[in-house]
Amino acid sequence: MKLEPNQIASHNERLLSKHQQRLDFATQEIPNSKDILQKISDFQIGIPSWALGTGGTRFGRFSPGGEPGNIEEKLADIGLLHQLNASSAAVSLHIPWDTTTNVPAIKALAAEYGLHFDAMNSNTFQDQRDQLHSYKFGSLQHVNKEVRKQAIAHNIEVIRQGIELGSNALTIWLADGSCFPGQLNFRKAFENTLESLQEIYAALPADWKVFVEYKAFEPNFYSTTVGDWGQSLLYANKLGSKAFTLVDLGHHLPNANIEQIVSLLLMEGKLGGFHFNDSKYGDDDLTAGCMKPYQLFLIFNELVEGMDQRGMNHKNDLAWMIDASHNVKDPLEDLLQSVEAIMIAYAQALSVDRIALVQAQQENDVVRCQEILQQAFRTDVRPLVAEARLRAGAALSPLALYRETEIRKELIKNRGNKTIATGL
Ligand code: LRH
Ligand code: MN
Ligand code: MN
Repeated sequence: MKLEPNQIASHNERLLSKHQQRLDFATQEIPNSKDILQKISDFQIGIPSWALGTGGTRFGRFSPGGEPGNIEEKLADIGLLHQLNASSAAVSLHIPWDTTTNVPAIKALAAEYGLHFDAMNSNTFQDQRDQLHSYKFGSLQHVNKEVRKQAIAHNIEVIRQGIELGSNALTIWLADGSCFPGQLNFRKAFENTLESLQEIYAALPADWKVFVEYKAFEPNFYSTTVGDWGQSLLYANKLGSKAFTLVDLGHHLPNANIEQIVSLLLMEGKLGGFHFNDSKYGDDDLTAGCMKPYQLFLIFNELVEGMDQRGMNHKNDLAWMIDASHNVKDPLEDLLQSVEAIMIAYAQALSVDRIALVQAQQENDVVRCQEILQQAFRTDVRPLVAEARLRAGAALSPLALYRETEIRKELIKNRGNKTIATGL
């Protein structure tokens, strides 16, 4: 399903005069609004193929209907998101949830929607059909070399598929760890994992990166072999210059200072990318910015400061991806909300008066430091984000247009009511 250009145009026309008023006000309020507009226009956020269906929980799953049943339909859904917001130009695939048999056709289809392939994700946390060895007790860490070999081979196969698709990064998230004290020798598990990662690393093309994603707990509840940013950084450092840490916002213990982690990883040149989401408890995978928008802003504040310090390109030097999926919303609406929240936090961070902040920090003027940050956080940048969309030919209000055009109804009509999308 595709929107007709006139559907977007007439939607925008209706909202235009109100938008113009808001925009005029915002540009008066924000001194560097022109620069912000350019940067948010360039910024693109990868959509995970597994978030297009309802994730469910282990207690149940409720289909919204019309979910994509194959990669072609997933690309169509992401193409639609990109038409609506002009900020979702990348797709992150999960293998083998996504099967890519006819690669040239898939590549061509993605290009038709203006999409490219972001980091590829491997999966050694579930047993696959026809697989010889089980991952019940881990994959890259496994005590049995044969199991490790099988998991390594899977990752190399994912790289191969990624090369064909034009991706240039592999994200490895491992469920490896232990559920009970004594089950695992921590050091051996680390060493086995490192050795396995080294074999995968050796198969990376010269222009590829590997992201080592950490997570504190789940599915293992005693230890996780890549459990935090320290462990991930250890692996990344030992592997080499193509290896980086990937931060998934939901993967920390409660109250972790993620913005500080981001700042230090950037300092070390070892931050590779993000999985954006939000959470109240653990790896809840809720809509970005729905619980702790100030934290999201503070993270972007460090990102902007750190990337500028290192002369990094905001658009390309880190991999920006969403990783959210849940039970009660229309997944496409949820993704529109996540992208919007990310763009807002980014725009707010770009509006921070950095010179004033540096000076206030230098003078230990704590109150002023806080005022400067909160001034940026409390300024309404939404008109700038909307203007960036308008200029790109997308919708002033993507969510409103999605609802006006009754897209979900149409998807249900085409794909059916009781659908299952591959993924969690
Ligand atoms: C693990 C995780 C990881 C997986 C995805 C499905 O919790 O964040 O990124 O690949 O979820
Ligand atoms: Mn993740
Ligand atoms: Mn997760």
